[in-house]
Amino acid sequence: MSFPKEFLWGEATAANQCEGAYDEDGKGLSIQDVLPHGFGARTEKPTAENLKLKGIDHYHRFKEDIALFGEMGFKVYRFSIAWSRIFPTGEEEKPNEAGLCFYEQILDECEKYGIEPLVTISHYETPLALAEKYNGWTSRKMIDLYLKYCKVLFERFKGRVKYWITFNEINSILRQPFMSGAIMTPKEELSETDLYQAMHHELVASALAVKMAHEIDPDNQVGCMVVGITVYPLTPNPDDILKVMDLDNDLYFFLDIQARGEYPYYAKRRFEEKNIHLNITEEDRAALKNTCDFIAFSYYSSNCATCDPTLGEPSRSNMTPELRKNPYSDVSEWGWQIDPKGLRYTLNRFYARYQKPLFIAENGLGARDELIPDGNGSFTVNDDYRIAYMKEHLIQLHEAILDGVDVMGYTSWGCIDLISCSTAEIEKRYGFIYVDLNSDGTGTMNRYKKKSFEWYREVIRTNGESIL
Ligand code: BGP
Repeated sequence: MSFPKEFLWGEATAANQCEGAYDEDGKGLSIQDVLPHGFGARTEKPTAENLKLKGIDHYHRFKEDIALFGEMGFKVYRFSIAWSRIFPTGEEEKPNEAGLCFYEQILDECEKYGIEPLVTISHYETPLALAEKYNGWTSRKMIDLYLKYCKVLFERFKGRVKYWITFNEINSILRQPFMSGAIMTPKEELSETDLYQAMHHELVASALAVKMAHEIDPDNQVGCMVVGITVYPLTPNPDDILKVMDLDNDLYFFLDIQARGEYPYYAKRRFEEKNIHLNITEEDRAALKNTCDFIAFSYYSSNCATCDPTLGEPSRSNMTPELRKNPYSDVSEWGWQIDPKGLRYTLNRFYARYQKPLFIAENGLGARDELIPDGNGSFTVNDDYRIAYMKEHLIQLHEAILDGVDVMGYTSWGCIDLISCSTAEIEKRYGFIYVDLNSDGTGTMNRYKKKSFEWYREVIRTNGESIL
């Protein structure tokens, strides 16, 4: 097994799931501060008591954490910048210097270990004030505010950050309008027109950010990112095939616009049938021509779909009700179906359609871990299940490369345990590094290397040869 020489091996985190320090050094509140239980239920007011606000104290322990990433030999570290550390309410005239300094220190540490940063500009952490004042991305005003924030990042980190992702999983706005689009209107009351208008604003903002990044530094490479939703028809019934075509188009919709620079041919009928009327200006259309340099996506699982409600077992996936379990797939403890070959399939179908470099920005297994003595006076976790999951996915990633797909890199999700996005738990652990934190907030926050730590270190050191 050999991977391209420059292959970017690494790992991904998000500020709101690991930093903690939600109000330190001038940080404003973000929408995550009213999602103490994950994306399921929003609270009226932020409560400082919940775990989400604590993260894993990366804000104070980033040196120790990045040293461990360095020890594992990461080539790349994907992290997000908390918008509300830079612009606490999103509308200040000047950025918060302390916030910028924090990320400068992160970059210092990355440089120390020769790790290339990959920065997600917005990872489900829009300043809360913008949600409250503008109803988030339903307002066109958000485009300017986002670009103001981008300008600060591109200028301040010029020459230090080359790889950027404009929005984490931009297509999740259709399912999670608050977490992804900072839209306060409850989903049941939100009109399709407002939802798609918000999507449109994000897409225009993303395209203009690509343009700006290139103008400020031609070396910048800016990716779009989607949830790599992969769905198979449950049966060969043509209705199921068409159902999957529809679900695929929900995803392609975002990639077609960001990678090809215009609304796809099927948009017109969709909008007409749903009675959606968007305000898309000529300027917007011109802006969308600024396509992304690479396509990043998260991939954890796949699902089946059928039009026949009597068939199959419902999948526990949180996506759409038509989804069914695949009888050929295992499931994680959280009901996510495990399908390594689906990764090869997804890489191939994206590449066939866009011929842009691809980046696997998230992949991994969320599982309960048991901390046990390691025999040398410390602790460890025998996470063979995690190693097995990753090994199978990396084999399929390698197959896709053999197929001819141009894959730039792979950042597994949450190399250090962090707070889950969907359920705000710490028990759903993805890391190679265990964090001693319990769901009731107790724990020392000490870091311990799991068995997978050494395994992944070897994978990187041998550029994939040790996988088999
Ligand atoms: C993605 C998010 C991440 C991450 C991951 C795993 O959708 O971009 O932030 O958390 O899913 O999900 P969870 O944490 O819910 O297991």
